[in-house]
Amino acid sequence: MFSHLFAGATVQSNVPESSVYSIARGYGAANLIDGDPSTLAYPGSYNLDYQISLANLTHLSFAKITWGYFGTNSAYVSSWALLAKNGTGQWTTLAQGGFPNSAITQVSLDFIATDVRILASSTTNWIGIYDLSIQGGQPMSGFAVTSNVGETVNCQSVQPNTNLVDGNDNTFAYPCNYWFDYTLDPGGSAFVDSVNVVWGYFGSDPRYIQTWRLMGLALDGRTWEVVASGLQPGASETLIPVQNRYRKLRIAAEGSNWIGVYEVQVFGTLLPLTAQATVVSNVPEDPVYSIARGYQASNLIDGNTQTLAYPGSGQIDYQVSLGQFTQLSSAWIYWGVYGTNPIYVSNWSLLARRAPDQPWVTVAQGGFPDSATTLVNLDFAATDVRLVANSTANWIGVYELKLDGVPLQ
Ligand SMILES: [Ca+2]
Ligand SMILES: [Ca+2]
Ligand SMILES: [Ca+2]
Repeated sequence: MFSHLFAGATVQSNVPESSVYSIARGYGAANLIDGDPSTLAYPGSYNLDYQISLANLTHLSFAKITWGYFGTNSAYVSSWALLAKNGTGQWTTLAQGGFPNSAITQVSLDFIATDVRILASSTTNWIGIYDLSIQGGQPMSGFAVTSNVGETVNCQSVQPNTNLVDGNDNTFAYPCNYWFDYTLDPGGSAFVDSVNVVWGYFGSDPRYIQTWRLMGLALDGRTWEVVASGLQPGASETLIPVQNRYRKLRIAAEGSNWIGVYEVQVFGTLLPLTAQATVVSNVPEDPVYSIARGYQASNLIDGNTQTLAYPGSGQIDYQVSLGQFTQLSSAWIYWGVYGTNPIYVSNWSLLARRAPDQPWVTVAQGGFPDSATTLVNLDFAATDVRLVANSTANWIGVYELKLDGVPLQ
């Protein structure tokens, strides 16, 4: 959920790295953000100052600093600070401390940043850091926006809904009314890290917004929950921590004049379709050759192409319940060796049904895949999908089934 925040990020050491004691020993700055707590970033100095440029604007919600023995022995780190900045803004100190007295320091954060920096110093010895990891969210895009309030007829100053998510803090959505209520649909279920609402003067000037609410539609598609609410914002922007899964979001407000809103910036990530799915094997799974070896059905949709679903049989029949009515657009089957060697899969089919009480429909099928992966395009709305395959000669398995589509609700 939180990984990849450092994907595409670059790190530099603002303290010159010693060619002998840092670089030659493989203690370069890159080790700080490689996600590996056994690789050390160590400039060869009493001070360290590593600066990370994130690939995307990121809402920082949590940091974990792995000091190792540099944090547990008071002969090493005597003070440290974690800083961040947004674009050309000033560095802001998010957290700081003296001797960590711990191999790991964890801190909660709430800051939107393009760059992160960690500084530490020792009065007596050279120091390093094994790893820095950050959790948070990056901006989501592709929202469909609908207005849930009527617009005043013949209003010349109406501003379009799309201005709410155009990435421009200077354009606003404005229904020509005393209230607004916009639904943002990301196209699927999402983990929402945080939401930054740019009210502009509608929020900073007390003559405009009087009450507001951010709501989230639960994954069941039925219940709207109030994520946050308030009276006059008293500011041109409000950053709202969310840290929850929602199908849609909604921002609403009432004013004592006509009101609008400039931008709603959502930090988070779309969940894979199978995040809510469950799978069962209709072929009994062999206790010795399937279950005991960790080849259970759940491996089919765990998002990992290294984990195998293998019932211990010459046929497979895995049934996936999507958990929501979904317009399927493609399926990607990762057979691995079972698709490349003709002694394994000799024929397969993908079935789907529109509801648990509806008949199964074959949406794709084939013989020996002759490939480690099979990609099929689909145009079918389904609640359940089934992957069936047979071998005439050997037991078979499948590493992963990835489904793409859009929930219909
Ligand atoms: Ca590391
Ligand atoms: Ca805008
Ligand atoms: Ca898998």
